[in-house]
Amino acid sequence: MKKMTTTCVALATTAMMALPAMAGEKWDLPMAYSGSNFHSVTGAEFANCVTTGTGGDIEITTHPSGSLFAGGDIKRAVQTGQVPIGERLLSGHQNESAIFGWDSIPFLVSSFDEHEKLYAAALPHVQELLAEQNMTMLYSVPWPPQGLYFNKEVNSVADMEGLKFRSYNNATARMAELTKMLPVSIEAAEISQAFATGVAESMVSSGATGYDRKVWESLSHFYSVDAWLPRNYMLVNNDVWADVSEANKNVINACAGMAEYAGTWRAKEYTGFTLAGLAAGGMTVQPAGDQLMSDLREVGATMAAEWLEAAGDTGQAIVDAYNAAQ
Ligand code: PCA
Repeated sequence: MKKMTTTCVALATTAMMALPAMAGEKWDLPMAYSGSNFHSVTGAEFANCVTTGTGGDIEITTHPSGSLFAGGDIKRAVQTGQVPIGERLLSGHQNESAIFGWDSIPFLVSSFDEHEKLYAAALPHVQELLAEQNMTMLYSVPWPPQGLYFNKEVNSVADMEGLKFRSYNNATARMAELTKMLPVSIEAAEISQAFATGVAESMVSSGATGYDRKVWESLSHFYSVDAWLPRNYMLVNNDVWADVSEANKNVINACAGMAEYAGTWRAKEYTGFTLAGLAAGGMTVQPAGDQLMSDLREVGATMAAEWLEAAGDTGQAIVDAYNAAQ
């Protein structure tokens, strides 16, 4: 009996000692891109900031490289409450609503400054859509301008015909169709493998993704095109968010503000750094030639018209607000 009592006391003491940690909530945060990618680095800093800032009330654990949910499943996982929070490239969901593709319209913007103005015009509409889907955006960070990767020299759209082209959203798949390439949808975390095995031979992406995935091991040419700048978003489920105390909401929003600032700074800094890295890896890195550029602009005009058609009045309102801000 004495022994039993001692055991019970010991167990109770252990439980009490464990209490402060157990009182906190644990949030798993799925991310699609590799841990070394600047979006994931920014997300990890955000997670630490929240864990520390809330005194452990909310402890966020990041899961990069699509290890918890693949990129295409992250939004649904947050929306349905399978996870409280997640990071996602929203242009990957243009099939649900064309508005999510506001950031992948070719040649509407080509610099960070122009992109930020377009973002300001699109943001209220994106937030409205997210609210309808029971989510709130905490922060959002752009990717560097998108350029073209190939395993050969390319001087025109005709040179692209028949290539297997890795796509990451509807716009990139459509670009492949219009240039007579063969789109294959592959998450960034998988592209080194896809290029090494010949499943894909080309893609449109930033220098950051090519550098992060060491694509010089398989690809030979990068052409700066500055076609568009897509964004990643940190999303939280609204039921979860509603249960967060005001004090912790303030902490999380402050961490989000810092993450957006740091992430955007990184995107800008990494643009030149990663293009230099591709060249150092052995790739030919140069601006697209005149023929390729004018061919691509034609394709871009078709895609822009298709987007406006699909996005209706809201799409037109975004473009009008952007033009008014110029
Ligand atoms: N990298 C991401 C999206 C845009 C980018 O630059 C990717 O290739 O998946």
